[in-house]
Amino acid sequence: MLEIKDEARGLISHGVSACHGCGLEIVIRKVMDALDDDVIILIPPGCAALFSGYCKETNVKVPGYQGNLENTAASASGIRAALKAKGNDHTTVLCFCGDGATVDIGLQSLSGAFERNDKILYVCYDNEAYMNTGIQGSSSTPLFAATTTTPGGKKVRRKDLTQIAIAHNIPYVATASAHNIADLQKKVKKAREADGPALLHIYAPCPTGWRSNPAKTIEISRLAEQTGCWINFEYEDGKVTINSKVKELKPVEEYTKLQGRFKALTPEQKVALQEEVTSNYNATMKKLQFMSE
Ligand SMILES: Cc1ncc(C[n+]2csc(CCOP(=O)(O)OP(=O)(O)O)c2C)c(N)n1
Ligand code: SF4
Repeated sequence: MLEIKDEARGLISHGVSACHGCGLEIVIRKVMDALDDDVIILIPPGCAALFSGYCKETNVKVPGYQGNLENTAASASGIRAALKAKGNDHTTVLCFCGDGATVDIGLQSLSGAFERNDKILYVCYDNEAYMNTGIQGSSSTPLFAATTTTPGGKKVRRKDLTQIAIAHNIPYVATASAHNIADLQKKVKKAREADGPALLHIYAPCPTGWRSNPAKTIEISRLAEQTGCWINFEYEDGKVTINSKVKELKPVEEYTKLQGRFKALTPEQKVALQEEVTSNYNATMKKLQFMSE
């Protein structure tokens, strides 16, 4: 009898073509591990689509669909409607999309699905740029990060995806990170049960695009939280729980010094970035605390 090794289990097979230390590979494996095989997955063009393959060569062991960057949420709504017409209300319709596919190109389609209250589980893995096509900046790229379209460092702030989602009054919105798998998987399970759309915004370091050491992916993910560059929280039916418990923020430089995309920062930019992160952290925490009362 063929022995199935533990590492060969799970809904994503081994041997994918992601780069070494890819945060998104960790995230997709762990998201899928938190589900069962009663899932239809939609992956738009991007790194996840490329390494997940297609037809007989796919490594995703559930039915999948790849549409366009613009319309993943709309396609998911269509699949949900078709399932409903067949009397199926149990299958999870999972969108697994990059930040470019979410905060830029697919945003109108996502907003429509939120407005209709369609029951879809939408995961945005955030590697903070359009990685698959050559590291172009997205509206999730952070201030001063260098990409191929922002070679001198991005001049403007990133969009706040979770606040955009919350403004649609959907039942479940949460952030999670590649370094905290227990928290991530707990949120995937809750999101799946939401009575309507659920958004999970997951921080996923990209050693290739961030010019970081692949061995430091988890350390960078943890530092993002410890420096206040990323905040983990959960919004359930109007109530917020803050999961990031940082007693005292570490200096942002501990995070940026591990990444080539921040290498050219001037001393003035380092000060400005620290101020921006601190003030954004304080303002976001205040907002979240207000929503948790
Ligand atoms: C409308 C449209 N514009 C551009 C492209 C080319 N394209 C394919 S994948 C991709 C990058 C997607 O970036 P993101 O969603 O952030 O995912 P990542 O590559 O970072 O995983 C782009 C721009 C496309 N497929 N459709
Ligand atoms: S470019 Fe980045 S996100 Fe894409 S596979 Fe490589 S490490 Fe992962």
